Amino acid sequence: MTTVFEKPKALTDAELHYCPGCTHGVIHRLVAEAIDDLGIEGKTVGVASVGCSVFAYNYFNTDFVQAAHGRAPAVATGVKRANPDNIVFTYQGDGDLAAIGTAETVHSAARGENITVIFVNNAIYGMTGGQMAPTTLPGQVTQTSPYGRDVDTVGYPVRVCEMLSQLDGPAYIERVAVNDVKSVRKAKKAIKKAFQYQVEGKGFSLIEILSTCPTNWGMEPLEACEWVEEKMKPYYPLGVYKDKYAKGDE
Ligand SMILES: Cc1ncc(C[n+]2csc(CCOP(=O)(O)OP(=O)(O)O)c2C)c(N)n1
Ligand code: SF4
Repeated sequence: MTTVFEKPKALTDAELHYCPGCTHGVIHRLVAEAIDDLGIEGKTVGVASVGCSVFAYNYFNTDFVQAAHGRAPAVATGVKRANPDNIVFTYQGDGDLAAIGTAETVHSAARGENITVIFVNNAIYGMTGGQMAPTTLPGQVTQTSPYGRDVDTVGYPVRVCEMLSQLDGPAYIERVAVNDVKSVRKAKKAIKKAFQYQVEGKGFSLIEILSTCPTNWGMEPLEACEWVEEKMKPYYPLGVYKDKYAKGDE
């Protein structure tokens, strides 16, 4: 019998703790596939953040460091500078990366650190029960915006790719999604390219992935995927925001 589909080698056999329909699991797989494809499992170091993906270190067959909330890019900077031959990536939610960790995100990008940031934007604080995040959409109902996000009172969402692409430091910034097969395929290409850039010493890469949180959005998994399509993608357009090494019309 021919095997046509396997678990990536860069994933352990640990059972994921994510809620049914949560796309954190899909993103884990895409990161692991990129590590497998590039043959870098033995020298990759992940930096886990604080959020629903706090146990990422259980799921990847690579070395891992656990960072304090928001500090993953600073920890990754240290790991990479001390061990430049390692391939270092962070895995962070929007609360971790765009709220408490804003400074670390902006300055690691500005310094052009040769690291890869995997940024999971699900427009809410998942782990802590669904509070408003910096990326919560205008009008979106959360535990702390029960009447919908009121931009006059709490301000507007932060578009991370647009913001960071204004800096000179980053090499590659792209926003992708994982709510349907076509999007997953594109996300896979982007994640692999970000790791490839680090292997080639090209500098800082950040891939933002629009992700679902059916539990805290109060939706069925399929409904959550449709919500990404209908609500998130118009506010957070997909695409390459910066590529210092783009060839042709990319
Ligand atoms: C210093 C500190 N402040 C606040 C918290 C509480 N906290 C834990 S995770 C989190 C945000 C999680 O949301 P996000 O980063 O978007 O990840 P998700 O869970 O949605 O994947 C917060 C505020 C904490 N653990 N430590
Ligand atoms: S709370 Fe949300 S982000 Fe966290 S595992 Fe459940 S669905 Fe995923």
